Amino acid sequence: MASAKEYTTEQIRNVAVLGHGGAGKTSLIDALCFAAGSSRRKGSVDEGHALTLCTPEEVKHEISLQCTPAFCEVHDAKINFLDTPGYLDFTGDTVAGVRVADAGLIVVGATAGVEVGTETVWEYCERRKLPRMFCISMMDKENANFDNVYKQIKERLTDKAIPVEIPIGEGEDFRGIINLFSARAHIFKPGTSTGEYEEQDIPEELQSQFEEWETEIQETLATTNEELLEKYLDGGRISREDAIEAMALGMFRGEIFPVFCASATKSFGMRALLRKIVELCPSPAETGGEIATKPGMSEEVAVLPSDSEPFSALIFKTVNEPHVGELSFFRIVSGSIANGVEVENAERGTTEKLHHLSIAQGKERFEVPRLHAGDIGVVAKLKDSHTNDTLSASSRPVTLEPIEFPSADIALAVKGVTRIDEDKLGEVLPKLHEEDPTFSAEFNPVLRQTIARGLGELHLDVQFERMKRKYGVSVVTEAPKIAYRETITKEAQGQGRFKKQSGGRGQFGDCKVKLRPLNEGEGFNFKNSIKGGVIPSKYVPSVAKGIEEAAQHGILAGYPLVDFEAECYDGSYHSVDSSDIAFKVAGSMAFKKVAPDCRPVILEPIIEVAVSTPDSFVGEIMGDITSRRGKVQGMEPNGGKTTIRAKIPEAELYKYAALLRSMTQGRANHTRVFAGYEAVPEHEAQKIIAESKKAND
Ligand SMILES: Nc1nc2c(ncn2[C@@H]2O[C@H](COP(=O)(O)OP(=O)(O)O)[C@@H](O)[C@H]2O)c(=O)[nH]1
Ligand SMILES: [Mg+2]
Repeated sequence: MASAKEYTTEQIRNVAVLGHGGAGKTSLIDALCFAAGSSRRKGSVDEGHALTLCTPEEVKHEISLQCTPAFCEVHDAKINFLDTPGYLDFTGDTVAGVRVADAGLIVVGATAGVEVGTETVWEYCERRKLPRMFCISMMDKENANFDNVYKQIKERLTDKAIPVEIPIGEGEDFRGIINLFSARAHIFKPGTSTGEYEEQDIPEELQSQFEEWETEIQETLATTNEELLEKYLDGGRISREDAIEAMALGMFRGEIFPVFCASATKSFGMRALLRKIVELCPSPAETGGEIATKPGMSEEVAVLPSDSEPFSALIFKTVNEPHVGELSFFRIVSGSIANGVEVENAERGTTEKLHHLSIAQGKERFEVPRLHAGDIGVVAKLKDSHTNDTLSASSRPVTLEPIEFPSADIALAVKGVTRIDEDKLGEVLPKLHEEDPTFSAEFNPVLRQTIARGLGELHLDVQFERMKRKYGVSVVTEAPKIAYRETITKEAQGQGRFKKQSGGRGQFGDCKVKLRPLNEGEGFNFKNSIKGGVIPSKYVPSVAKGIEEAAQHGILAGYPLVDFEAECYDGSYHSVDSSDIAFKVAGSMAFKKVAPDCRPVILEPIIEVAVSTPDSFVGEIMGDITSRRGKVQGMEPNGGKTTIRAKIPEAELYKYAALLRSMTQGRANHTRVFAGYEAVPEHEAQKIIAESKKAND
């Protein structure tokens, strides 16, 4: 039913729908679009169909894994909803949704209340100062409690939240809302699924409650500007019109966060919410535009949300569909665009033709002749443009501020189930990365494993499911090997002498070397102290080469031996039999002879971990860190939450995310940064040595 009608910048509202997984976002968007008449059927997440539940993986897991647009038309405006994943494992798409939206609709379940995912998305919005409103969803559910959830919002997110409607009845009894602006009750007509209601006087028994809430909102609005304050103090009631204007401004400035309530299942509260989104959320024209940079430079350019500006748009999502090819979803920041025109991808130095310019409604796409500044669209088959790239008019190439994707810290080793699968990995893994920048994979030649990285174990699992479905490639996963190293801790010296003088041409090389430790990160250094040509200078580099190559396989467990200096101070040669190769072998022999005397140790990678957790779990998490040979570096409490910083050996961090989640009911998360190498304790070293022996047997 979607029309290819054109919407001007002023008519558009871009709203990211955000919240914890299972809060009711996908159901709410479905119900809103149905109530607005923009979708054909009312969906159900539980039955595997909802407007923005698109991929088979989403249907299978019954959760949103991607940032998916859907639009509807209300009061001559077009709302672009961006459905986002609520689970931390898929938060890359959530960040993308926040980046391209002009407002956030935070969905909080009426029984579950504020959860860790709610706090996370709140944080994302804070970073971008995104105007926000709340919807307390699932008001029809048993034990729904509006007051309770409102209290949690105030305590855990912001004390600037304020209800503009309150429920009549809760749980099974939820049957209407009181609109605090119009001072009228809306009693819903059950069974209509388009959100129809009957307007009535406020029920007698709710009158005093209404007055309490109304006073609160009137006072809040009165303080937003002096004119209203005067009116209010003079005993006047702030009119609906004034209230909407003041609230929209307050929302825009981050001073007010209006709260609504609804039931998506019953389609209760849909119409009021649709109307308020249009009235309260800014259109792209009101946002003031963005600051971009000239491609490859730091020089700033203001890009304004107007059709008269040169075109610029940010690609926020890429999907590869078999039969369709690559689809690129973008948000226009400035200018307008017509189907089939050419634009530039200045960073990559390519020109792209915008084929099949469309708007997206979940899975479906509708071609449009033109899109205006601020709108969200999709095109097919760009040649070389990917998520986070800017497309712009050649008259003014720019680079828009990119999406700040979270870093992919969770690693798994993968290998193809069959030889054919294994061979295809190199081609298929980069495609998955193009679709989802928070996933990456590459072959690590030291570990001899393909290491895949993502935001969490579920994230990686879903990527592999997708890989199997789309490309027919199956993998098994295993723990990534640890990139151990070896080094020496004390100086020693000795000789390497290579002599082969039987049959054919002889070989002769002889060197004396000292090996001594260097500081971490200094690598390998070679010092030539040969005097009087006891080794001809043309052969000395071969000694160095022999040592360096031998050090690739350390003497304890075969890991590269690093951070040492080799000094060649003596030796001898033979005028006929000496050669480069003979001195290389002599260098290698000297290394193997001397290194064991230098008290070698095994080094392991250490990761600096920052765990963010509610205070109540701090004790347990610290205990666990200690049991993982971790060292706590510091703690920063911050309003009920604590960030614990610790250095933990990488070998102890396999599946740490899942463990943290189960230990804290999903309320703690962590980030990782590589922090260097440290010697492993003796008993761990013995285990590593034993394992390397086993592997080489
Ligand atoms: N009773 C009730 N259940 C709902 C409502 N909205 C969503 N649900 C259910 O809650 C679950 C999660 O909903 P979903 O929309 O997928 O949440 P999301 O993860 O935030 O997108 C599903 O089983 C929905 O059927 C509602 O208004 N009332
Ligand atoms: Mg969802």
